[in-house]
Amino acid sequence: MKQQTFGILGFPWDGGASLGPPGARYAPHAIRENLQWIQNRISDQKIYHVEKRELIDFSNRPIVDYGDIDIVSYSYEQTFKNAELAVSKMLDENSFPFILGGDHSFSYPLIKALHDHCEGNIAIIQFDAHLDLVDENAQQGRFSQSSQIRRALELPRVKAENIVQIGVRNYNYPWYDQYLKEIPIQQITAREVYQTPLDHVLKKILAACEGTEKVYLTFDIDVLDPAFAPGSGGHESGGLTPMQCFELLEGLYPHIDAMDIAEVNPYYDFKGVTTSLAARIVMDCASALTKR
Ligand SMILES: [Mn+2]
Repeated sequence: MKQQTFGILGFPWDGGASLGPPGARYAPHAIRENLQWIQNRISDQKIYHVEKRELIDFSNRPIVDYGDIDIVSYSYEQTFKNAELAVSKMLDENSFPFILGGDHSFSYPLIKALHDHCEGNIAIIQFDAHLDLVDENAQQGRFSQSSQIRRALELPRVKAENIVQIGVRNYNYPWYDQYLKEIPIQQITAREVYQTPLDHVLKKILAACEGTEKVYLTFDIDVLDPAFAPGSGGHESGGLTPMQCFELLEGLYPHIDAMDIAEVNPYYDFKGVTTSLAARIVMDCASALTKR
């Protein structure tokens, strides 16, 4: 069934940023502020999309702000429970959940909410420089910004072959060599995105989603090169360009059921460069969904 509204939900949380710098809790506010600059151009529920040369009409699918998740600073369990309930409510109300993070740990309860809201398998499309498949360790525990995809894999209807990671790069722990041979997670590295026509990349992403009932998209802002997105928690050079991301996302918006933006960190940003990029992505998704 068609989702009737485009719902924005803030998740001002950086309790899982155990190895990265804090500050992502300020992102929902900063992204909304930037979004306002774009939305000021909406008149009579319409806005002109310059690049598509067309009028976008939000009257069929208005943008609704659901406010922020209630944060319980001392308890990720309680906070994640609140997040699950908030997303579940949006799905009940037939609203498309677009969640503004937050450090990346926050995706787990959001994915779980979508998972528990349907009966079939769900796919996860992850734009990220990082793999976030750490099981647990002494410093970070089990629910940090490095583990949310590993936790999602433990959900009964999330299969490794329906997880696709785009833009992963640089170096990581030695155990990944063996782990990634054993587990059929799909990866399209940053280098492969540069070397492959984008429509082929898109086909590969969509192939990983085949046979699933719902698709969750998580967009870690650090998938972009730090030159384009300085306001993030974990910089890895050799990242994607904004246009590569916009193009790929545009091909995915018709297929997804919920989305988040993670790891935007206003403390590390420069003159709102990163938050304005995040706001643009929110707006692109809202615009694309008016067409479904
Ligand atoms: Mn990351």
